[in-house]
Order: sequence, then structure tokens, then C-alpha cells
Amino acid sequence: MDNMKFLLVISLLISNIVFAKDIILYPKFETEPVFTSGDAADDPAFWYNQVNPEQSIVFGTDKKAGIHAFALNGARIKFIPSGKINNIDIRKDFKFGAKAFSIMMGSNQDNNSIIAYLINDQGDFDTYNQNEIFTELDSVYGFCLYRSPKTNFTYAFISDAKSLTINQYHILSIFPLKGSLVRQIKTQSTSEGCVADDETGILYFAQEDEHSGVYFINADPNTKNNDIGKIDLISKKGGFINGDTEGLAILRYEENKLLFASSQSSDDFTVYDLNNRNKFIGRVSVGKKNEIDGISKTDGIEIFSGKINQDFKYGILIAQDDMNMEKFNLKEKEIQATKVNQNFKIVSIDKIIDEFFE
Ligand SMILES: [Ca+2]
Ligand SMILES: [Ca+2]
Repeated sequence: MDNMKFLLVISLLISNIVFAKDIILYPKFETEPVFTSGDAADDPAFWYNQVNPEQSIVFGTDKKAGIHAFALNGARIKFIPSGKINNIDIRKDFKFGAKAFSIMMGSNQDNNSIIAYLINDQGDFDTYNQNEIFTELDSVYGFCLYRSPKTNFTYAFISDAKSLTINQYHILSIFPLKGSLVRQIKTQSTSEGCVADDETGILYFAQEDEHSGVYFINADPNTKNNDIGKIDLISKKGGFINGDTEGLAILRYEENKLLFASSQSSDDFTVYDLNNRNKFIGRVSVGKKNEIDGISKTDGIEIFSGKINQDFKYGILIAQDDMNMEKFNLKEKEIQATKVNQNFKIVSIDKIIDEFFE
């Protein structure tokens, strides 16, 4: 390589590095471990308590057993043995006539259904078994909700690992809950992580394996434009993601909107500016601090944007941790730790706001 070419390569490398930030966050809290060993904890969701934000709830799935509810400090409130619930999502203001509830729904691999729970203003949730919507699918996997800004309809997106489709259901506000299949989106490889932007009406979804990356499509089932767009791909195809692309979440700050994607083999999240042509702007990882370990093999993620309390002035990021360690002996030179059942790390997004916006 001659000098000119060498300088050109170096300047290209630098220009990529200059514009992308690499941020390490540290957990404020971690949840108690799930009850099942091995790969079990999977996808978190957050319920914001409008009456008393301190009593907000962190939900997390044990994909072999059910759904855990945790307090903001990670202490377990309740376990719902609801089945092999893989992914969950929540929307507030789901109306039954004059009454409104928050609704938590998820993909249940036990019977290929969408499971549903109603959460009232106090954070109480029922466990009626009949809140189950059966799908036409054989191998349900990823799940997320969408509230259309045009119609105010609530939709569920549920992916299928065998047929490589994402089914979209209109959730009807009748009791017991019913869903009407309104669209099927074909994917090229397995898709799990997804998140919908209720303001712009866009569904973001991840694909794994050879087509690993972040994609998007109009979330409106009646759209004339069913084209699938690409935001990023695995590094060997020229993108920034390493290994499987897993959970997705949207962070909002004032008019800004960032998309976080789990890049599983690099143990971090890649970040995109949704208001600036989905441009890649950096990576965020979660490191070890004091007695709480960091996040490896990033997977399910949830972000709530907005003040909760002094610990979470701008919002909260909750993410699954593949290898949960405890019993650190910090005063010794050799840190000894024990691997325990998986859990979720609870992180403030305040530093992300500082680093990306201020
Ligand atoms: Ca860990
Ligand atoms: Ca731990």
C-alpha cells in the first residue's frame, strides 16, 4: 500500500471513529434472579405508575416459566407462572368502554398464543386465564405492541421462528380479548426483537443469523407501502452489529429519538439517530460496578423515557443479562464470583442523555 492509500484508509477509519461514541453505563440495580437455570430470563417491559412513579414496575420474562414483576430496585414483587412467555410489551390507555387499563401482552410458546394481562392504575394486574389469543403460528417467538396514531387501534406483532413471518393482529377491546389477523410480514431469517414507534407509525424489527441486522416497515396494516428498509447489518456485511441482532428499544429526549439494538456477540447496544436518517451514532455497553456485574450477550431490552425519581431523572433502561454473577470479593486481589440464574440489569439513561445530547 503506498502512502497516499494508507493515509486515505486511516482518515476513513478516523472519520468513522470521530462521529461514533462508545459509552459505558453502570447498573443502578439488578433484579433478583429468575427461578429457572440456564438461558431463561429474556425480555423486560416497564409499567410507569402515573399516580406514584416510585411504585412503577419492571416486568421480565422467564421464557421457561412465566413473568416476574420487580420493584425499581430489583426486588421481586410477584411471579406469574403463565407459561413459556418469550417476549412482552405494554401499552397504557387500553379502553373497554369508559374504563381504561394498561395492557401487557406477550408471546406464549406453550400454546402459540398471545397472553394478556390488564393492569389498573394502582399497578394491580389480573390473571384471568381467558386472556389468551390463539395464533395460526407453530413456533411463536418475538413480540411487540403498536398503537396507531391515526386510528388509536392497538396492534400486536408476533414473529414465528419456523415460517419466518411476523403476524400483525388488531387487538379488539372486547372481553375476553380477541385478535384479528390483519397482515403477515415475511422475513428472510429468524426475527425476535421488535419495537414500534407510536408517533411515526414505524415498526422496527431485528433479524438474526445470516441476515442479522435492524430493519423497518410501515406499522399500519393498510399501508400501500410494505417495503422493508434496512438500518444496519452484521459487520461482515459492512454494518456495525456483531452476531445476532436481538432486542430493540427507543429512547426519547425532547424532540430526539434514538433506536437501541442488541448486538449480541459484542455484548453491547448499537445506537441510531431516528431523526437523522437512522444514522449509526455509537455503542452503549453496561459494565460492572461494585457488587453488580455488567451485561454480556445483550438480548432483551426496554427503555422508558421520562423522569421516574432521582435515580432515573430522564428514564430507565432494563436489559437481560446472560451471565449473572454474585458474591464478588472486592477487597481481595482476585475477584471471586459465582454464576447464578439470569436476571435483568436496571440502568439510568441519564448518562446517555449527557453523552449524546449535551
Ligand atoms: Ca453479567
Ligand atoms: Ca449479579
